[in-house]
Formats: sequence, C-alpha cells, structure tokens
Amino acid sequence: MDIPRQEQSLPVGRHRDLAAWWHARRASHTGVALGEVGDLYHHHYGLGTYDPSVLDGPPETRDDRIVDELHRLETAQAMALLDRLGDVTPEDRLLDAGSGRGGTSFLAHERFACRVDGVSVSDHQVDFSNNQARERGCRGKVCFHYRNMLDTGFPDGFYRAVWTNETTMYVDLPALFREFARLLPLGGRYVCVTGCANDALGRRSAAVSRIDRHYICGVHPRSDYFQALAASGLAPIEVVDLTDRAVPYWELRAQSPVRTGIEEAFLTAYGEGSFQYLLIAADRV
Ligand code: GPP
Ligand code: MG
Repeated sequence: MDIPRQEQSLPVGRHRDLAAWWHARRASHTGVALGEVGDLYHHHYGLGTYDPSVLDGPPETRDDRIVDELHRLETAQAMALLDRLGDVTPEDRLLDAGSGRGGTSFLAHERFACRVDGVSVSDHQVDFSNNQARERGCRGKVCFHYRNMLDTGFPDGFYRAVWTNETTMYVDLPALFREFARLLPLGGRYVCVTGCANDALGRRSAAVSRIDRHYICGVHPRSDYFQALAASGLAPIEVVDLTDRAVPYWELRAQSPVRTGIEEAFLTAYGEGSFQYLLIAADRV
C-alpha cells in the first residue's frame, strides 16, 4: 500500500546523547562481539540480573563488557514483551508503536517471520531503521513509517497485535488506545511495557517529576492505563509488575560509561515505590 509521510504532531523527547553514543560505538567497534542477538538498537531499559563479573576483570575491557551486558538486558526486556504477543503466524502483521531505531521490531520479525510495521514521529529514526532493515535483508518484511501512533492511517483490524515499548508516556492514553482498538480485530492483542506513577501512594513523587523533566515526557499514573484500556474495549489478560526485575539494570547502568544522570532518579523512585515498571497484555474484546 502507498504510505504517505505525515507531519510531526507529537511532542517527542530531545535527541539523546546515549543514542548517538550507541550509534558511534557500534559503528566504530565492528570487531566487538555483539552477542548472539546481532546489531540491534534499543531505546528502552533492561530486565533481569546482570553478570557481576563485568564489574571486575581487566580495566581496559570493563566499559565494553558493562555496555554489552546492559545491551543484553535490554534485549531480554524486548523478548519478555514478545513472549506476550500470543500465537503469531508468518501470515500475521504486527505494529510497533513508537518504534525508535527498530530493535524490538527486528526481534519480532526474527521470532515470528511475519510482517512488522513500525511508526515513529522521528524521521531520523525512521530512516535509520529502514536502513537497518535493508542491511539485515528484511526490508520487504520490516517497514518503518513516519507516522503518528495516535493516527496511523492503517486500515481497521489490520494487525494481529500491537505493542508499545516505553512510548506511552509521550501521548494521551485514551486517544492511543482508541487507535489501537481500531487497528486490532476482535481477539487481537495489545502489549504495553511502561513505567508508570504509583498513584496508590497519592501524589507524584519528586523522583518521577525528575524523570518527566529528563525525558520531556508525562509519566501516566497506573490507574490511567486501566481506565483508558477499558474505555476502548481492551481487556487485560495479564499484568506483570516488573519493577524488581528492572532494578539491577539501573544499578549496573549507574556504574557504566553510558550513565546519563537519570539513574539515581529511577533507583529512588523504584526504591520508594512511587514508580513501577509494568507489562500489560490486553485483548480487543
Ligand atoms: C530510553 O532512555 C527510554 C525512553 C526514551 C523512554 C522513556 C521511558 C520512561 C519510563 C520515562 P535512555 O536513557 O536509555 O536513552 P536512549 O533512548 O538514548 O537509549
Ligand atoms: Mg538506552
């Protein structure tokens, strides 16, 4: 289908130094082992415990080993999201809403061998990830579009599943879930991984406000997710609090050469319970 480019209409975070760092490092360290996952670019956080030996050993390789370990945890996070997409066949079609530089989309295509579309309001990210698709030999199967996830322009019921990997804090949830409900057929699956404010504790904490300022985003309260899902006919089938599994990534990142200064806010917010890292899988009903 012919896919027109859309004008940028979402607020997006500033271009991040870390992304540039990853790019430069990956481009200039071609001899560095990238692990079994290949050359993937993530704009989300990691999950699981890290190998503490990366903090020891030869100082000249320590930074590279820490960075590779962070990257491994980020890939594990994307895998946990894909685990919840349900039964996806090669004939199905998936949507990555806020696709960044394509990391999760490529992992999805590798796992399910199906067509994957990604949408982003960063034309730089769209160009970057389409080039990646070309290099990876899957340009016809994994396609990135300069489109707004609130108004994708794709047909009704077009996707077997849709996901957002840490992108919902940039948009209005009721509008987003209305669009996803339109894109999914009955029984279609939506999977969300997100950081949210724990409104069971009342007011937003200073640490969560700091995260908002750092990323130029608006972290939503937990209850907003469930209200907006219900309002759009998206019924949760699984809700997982991943907070405990998110903490080690931040502990390692705080000691890494790619720390950005926001690590302490995440560790404080998770530690005091004011911020939670959630996975929500919901079906279109
Ligand atoms: C990546 O941040 C994550 C986001 C941009 C989403 C914001 C998520 C929240 C829960 C607030 P990063 O610091 O790892 O930077 P980069 O995008 O460069 O990897
Ligand atoms: Mg990152």
